[in-house]
Amino acid sequence: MRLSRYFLPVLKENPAEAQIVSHRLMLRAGMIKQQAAGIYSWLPLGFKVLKRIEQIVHEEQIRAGHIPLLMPTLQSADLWRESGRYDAYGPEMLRFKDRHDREMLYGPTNEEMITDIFRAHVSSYKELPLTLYHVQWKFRDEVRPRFGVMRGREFYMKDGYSFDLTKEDALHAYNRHMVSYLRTYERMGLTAIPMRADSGPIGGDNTHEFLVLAQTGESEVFYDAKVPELKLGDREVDYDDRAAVAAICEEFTTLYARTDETHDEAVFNQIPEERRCVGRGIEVGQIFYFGTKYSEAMGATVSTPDGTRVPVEMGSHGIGVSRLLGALIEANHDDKGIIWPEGVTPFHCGIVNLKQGDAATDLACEGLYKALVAKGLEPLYDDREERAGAKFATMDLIGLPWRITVGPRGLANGVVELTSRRTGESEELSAEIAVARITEIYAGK
Ligand code: 5CA
Repeated sequence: MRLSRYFLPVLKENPAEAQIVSHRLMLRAGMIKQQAAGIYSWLPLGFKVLKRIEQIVHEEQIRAGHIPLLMPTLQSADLWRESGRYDAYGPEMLRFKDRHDREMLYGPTNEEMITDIFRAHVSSYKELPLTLYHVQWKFRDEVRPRFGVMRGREFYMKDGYSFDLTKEDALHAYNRHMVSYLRTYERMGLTAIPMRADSGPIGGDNTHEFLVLAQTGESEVFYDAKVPELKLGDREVDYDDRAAVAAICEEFTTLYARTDETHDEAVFNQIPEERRCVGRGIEVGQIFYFGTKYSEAMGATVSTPDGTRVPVEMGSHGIGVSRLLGALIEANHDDKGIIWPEGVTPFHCGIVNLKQGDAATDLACEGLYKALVAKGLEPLYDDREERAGAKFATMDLIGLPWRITVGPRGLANGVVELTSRRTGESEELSAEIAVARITEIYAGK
């Protein structure tokens, strides 16, 4: 993409309404525009990152054997009356009537709808296990939408629903989700800690939240200092191997890590004092096992091998896709702007032309641009007639992990400059080697 032809409405001033850094930087970098309280347009740069996050979520869900579909945002009230949640949900649910006076709602979550799909099409244990998921907009009429996309009213969520014959199978589905989530967050360059939590309106008593440590997080968290050091790394995971999946979950959930909802001071105090950490976290996902709460109420049963019928065992599993943008920025920024991890960056690198209009410099930039595109990469070429300082400031603000700077002086010596946004370190090298370096960095990402 050439910046002169892109739509990147960056703001020079700090927007007064933004209280936390991720909200401020998303507005300043031209990623989002507020349309009403807690409701945003996703401008091209924000939309690009949102789609990259969504893509990683899909890849890891499909790897775990889960199947994507798409359910609507609007739902009928009748479905929610069947589970008893139409009255129980409260004012967070946006309710309205259509022209025929039928009661409708904008879905805050989809347990009822997926159970309806299941009961219409599945009747035998032979069709299990089954996990269906989608990535779709949700609406919750939060009392206090705030912090930009972090606590929105309209937000983008991955929600997955597992169906199994037995509790044991359902707990394997729960574990499979936990491991797939750990992989998902790690690929984005985030450390998200599974913490035992409270289930709220979804129900059930087996639930973990995934929290990214950040000063600005809404939840207070208590954890053993060793927990954030745990990593999946390059481990191959066989999602059908129950024991292996359970062992990973055990590894990540044995040490103390809880939110204020489930915190137990006495247990916490058994950790050696120097390892006791109290901090704040952003909840970027939650998994629930709730058994037959919905299947029983809505008549979703399956036949068993001995010919009887039982309500299907269920769980639901969510990732806050739009909230992740905020969490990623809270965890990756400095005073100049965003620093995208390579796994989610909107463009792979920036190209800054220090002397736009100079024939040799323009030609070198075009050559670099084409060479990167030929490698399957997406560079953002700042080809505007602007001062170098302004170009650097824009690149720093929008946070591309790598920048190639091209100027007449370097070109005279046959070099361009490759700069890391994270460390600020620069290196002079030939354009060919710069392209090879960037290609290598993104290989497999
Ligand atoms: N049905 C279940 C799981 S599929 C469910 O709705 N879970 S949830 O309520 O925990 O939401 C899943 C994730 O969505 C949360 O972990 C959080 O990351 C994100 N989320 C929830 N509310 C908001 C909100 N108001 N704004 C942005 N993200 C949100």
